[in-house]
Amino acid sequence: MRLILVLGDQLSHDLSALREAGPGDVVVMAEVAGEAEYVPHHPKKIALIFAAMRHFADELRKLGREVIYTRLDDPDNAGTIMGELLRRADETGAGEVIVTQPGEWRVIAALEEGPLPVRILPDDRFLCSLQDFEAWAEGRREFRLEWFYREMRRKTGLMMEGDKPAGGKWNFDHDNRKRATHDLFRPGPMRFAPDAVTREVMDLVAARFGDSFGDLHPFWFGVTRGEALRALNHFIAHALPGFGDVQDAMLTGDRFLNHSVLSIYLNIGLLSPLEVCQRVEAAWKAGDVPINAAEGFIRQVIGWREFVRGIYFREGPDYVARNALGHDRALPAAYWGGETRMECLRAGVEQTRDEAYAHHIQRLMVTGNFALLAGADPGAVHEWYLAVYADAFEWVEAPNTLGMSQFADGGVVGSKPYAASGNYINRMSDYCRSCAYDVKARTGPGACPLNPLYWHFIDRHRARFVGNPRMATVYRNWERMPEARRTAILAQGEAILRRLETGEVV
Ligand code: FAD
Ligand code: DLZ
Ligand code: SF4
Repeated sequence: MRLILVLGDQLSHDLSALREAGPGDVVVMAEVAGEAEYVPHHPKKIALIFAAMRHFADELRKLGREVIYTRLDDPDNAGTIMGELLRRADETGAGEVIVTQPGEWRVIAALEEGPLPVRILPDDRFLCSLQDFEAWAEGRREFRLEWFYREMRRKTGLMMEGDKPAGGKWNFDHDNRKRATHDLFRPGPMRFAPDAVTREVMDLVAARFGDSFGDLHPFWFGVTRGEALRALNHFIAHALPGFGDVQDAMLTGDRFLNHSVLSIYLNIGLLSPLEVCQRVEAAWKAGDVPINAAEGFIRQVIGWREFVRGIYFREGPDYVARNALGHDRALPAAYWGGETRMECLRAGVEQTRDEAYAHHIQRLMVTGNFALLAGADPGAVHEWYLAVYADAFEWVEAPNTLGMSQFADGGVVGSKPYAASGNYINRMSDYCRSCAYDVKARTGPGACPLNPLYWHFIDRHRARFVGNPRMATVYRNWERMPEARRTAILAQGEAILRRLETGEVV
């Protein structure tokens, strides 16, 4: 007999490891401190994973599977996945472990290097196999999402008319850059009341991880496939129609806008990417949602989501240690809840603490941008993102953080860094209206810190970026400024970096 290991983000009934299981094989699931604590996970994230794991184990048992489930507070809990496998192999006499490929090199290494024979099966919940990604990447000088995405549209047939994209264009992003306005009828994601199983997990998490950054209450995530499907229906009916228009916007007090908040369900296996996209396509075909919304959403899922996974596995285990820009400063204390006068950062971190969620533009253009401009060590930035977001698993988090946001991979994920001054935030949000800083000022005590830090970043990385055609205008603008002005801006940037270093409030 064999042990079928199901990890906390593998809660799919059609998982390759479960398909492989035969009579007599035993499913092993384990809540372990090693996984919960290797970064200081947000309590909501741990509660989501443990509650969903417990519900999934119950479903498997109802389907007739034998499941050995270890709770975190089991006095004999070995504390690590490998420790639990060894214990269960000892108890059952199992000679082999079957597992679907984990989404993190660290976990793969632990399984491969352990004393038990482990067979790793491909994770075919993704639409692009790692072999197909290799074949696509082979021989390309650079990887660009747009080309990969077109292949994925052809491959899945989603929003295709023969071999042409529906609506005559592959990409309707041009229509997706509107500012958001307050809308009392914007419903936000579907919320679920915790049942007895989830409440028990919450008590455990409060007792063990209550001191970590992040609020456990209120806990409203769905924790079963049934709930995830209801969340999907709710998104399609209420938020999808406006998804495209305000995809890049940020708005004070509106934490979700028209975003789906489905990544938490997709990433732990409660929803499959294809079913989600097929439902979105069907809503568009039925005339319920505009083409820019449906295309924009599908691009994120079959494009970006699959693209970053391909890159994570192609680039290898050292990806998370990359630091192409040589940034080595500490992550500012504001990220862990310390005081800040920057309204955009305060709002982004506060909502992250409350919800274990921030939408893409907040992650990229607020917390990501400030960390980049402040020269923070990308390893520390990576740890923060992995810890604080409920949807964060390394295969998706690392390429987004180290690649897209921090340019630590030197341009594998994106061709230029997402660096921006306050002007961008002001254009896409209303944060600056209530900020202590003046977004228009570049120097002086009231100047938005992003302004001098932006030019400081541009200046200090001149050698790397000046030849990048996508940054040519930026360098022309910088070099056109009178020298005295440039000197003043750089001095202000230096002063802010020093204040961050000494822990002063910025
Ligand atoms: P929506 O805006 O509703 O988008 C729909 C779906 O598209 C998402 O559920 C997600 O599955 C997919 N998607 C959208 N953008 C991306 C992307 N860039 N990469 C992969 N999938 C994408 N996403 C994660 O799932 N986990 C992470 O740990 C994560 N870390 C990130 C870190 C940084 C620095 C940045 C800039 C982005 C990160 N993202 C991550 C991508 C993106 O921000 C989230 O997928 C998105 O905010 C999830 O919220 P949503 O479900 O409401 O997304
Ligand atoms: C993130 C996480 C946490 C917090 N806890 C567990 C756990 O107790 N047991 C488990 O099987 N998995 C957990 N996970 C997910 C893993 O740490 C890891 O990130 C993924 O399995 C990689 O795909
Ligand atoms: Fe953020 Fe600058 Fe705007 Fe303040 S003024 S909210 S710091 S961009």
